[in-house]
Amino acid sequence: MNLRQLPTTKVLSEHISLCRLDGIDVVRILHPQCQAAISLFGGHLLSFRPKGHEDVIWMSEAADFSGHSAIRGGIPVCWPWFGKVASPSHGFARTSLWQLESFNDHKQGVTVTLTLHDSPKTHAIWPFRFLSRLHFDLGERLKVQITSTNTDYRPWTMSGALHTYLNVGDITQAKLTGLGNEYTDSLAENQRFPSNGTLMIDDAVDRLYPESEPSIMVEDPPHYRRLTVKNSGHNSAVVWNPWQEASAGMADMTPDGYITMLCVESALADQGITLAPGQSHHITTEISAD
Ligand code: TA6
Repeated sequence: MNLRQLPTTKVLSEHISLCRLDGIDVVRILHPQCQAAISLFGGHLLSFRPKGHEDVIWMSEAADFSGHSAIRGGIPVCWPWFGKVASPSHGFARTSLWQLESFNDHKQGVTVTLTLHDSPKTHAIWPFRFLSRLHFDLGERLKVQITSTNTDYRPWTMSGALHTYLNVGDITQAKLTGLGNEYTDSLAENQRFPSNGTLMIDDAVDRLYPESEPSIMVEDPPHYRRLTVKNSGHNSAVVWNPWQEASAGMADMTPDGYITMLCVESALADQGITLAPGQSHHITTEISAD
């Protein structure tokens, strides 16, 4: 994604501007430490390139930026649920319009905060009052945190995920470590299997690792780098790649798009968490390349 080519609609500070990409407004960061793009549609991080590296985040070459459907790639915000437990799949946050609340441009990088709160539109899907705040800390590394607060008078239950698509040079060469000693296989009726904590991928994979270590490492030999993913506030690391056949069936993926993508997600899956009125919960992911 060539961020410099996108037409500027508003300059916000020396390194932050608003620009337009098809049907969506994007917060663009062109900073000496990193380049990044965050779509207000979905509160969706589209790109993050720390100085001296290829993009850490994968984006489909066939992604839909019309602002009408979820964007394939980046970091979709799945909330207030994860998966297909209700409709729409992965919740409504990733197809909602978020508001730019604040930004800060400093020597080491930038921070950007977006908010989403309940509205008649969200009540039609999920009948609760809430405030969600997405905080992006972008510099040498990337940190994304979603803080969800129950502003209702009754408890509600949420699940969700920061559904990160990592950009790898070749999925068959990527090696994951730190995944923990068991996983649930979504492609095998959610059966549990033991794991030695490492994974190399040569077929479709869709797994939840509930015991992952604080840092998950992804060796990415073609890019001569190692990505480190640190998640918190989650209960599983989800690892997903649809592989050839399934991705060929997706309108927003090119036939070989699966070769360079690897989802390593910070997910609060299954039962999720119940928040009392006034209570908040954070889900975080932090990604660095070296
Ligand atoms: O996180 C993995 C997963 O839940 C998979 O099961 C897969 O369907 C994927 O997310 C993508 O979902 P989407 O709704 O974006 O097509």
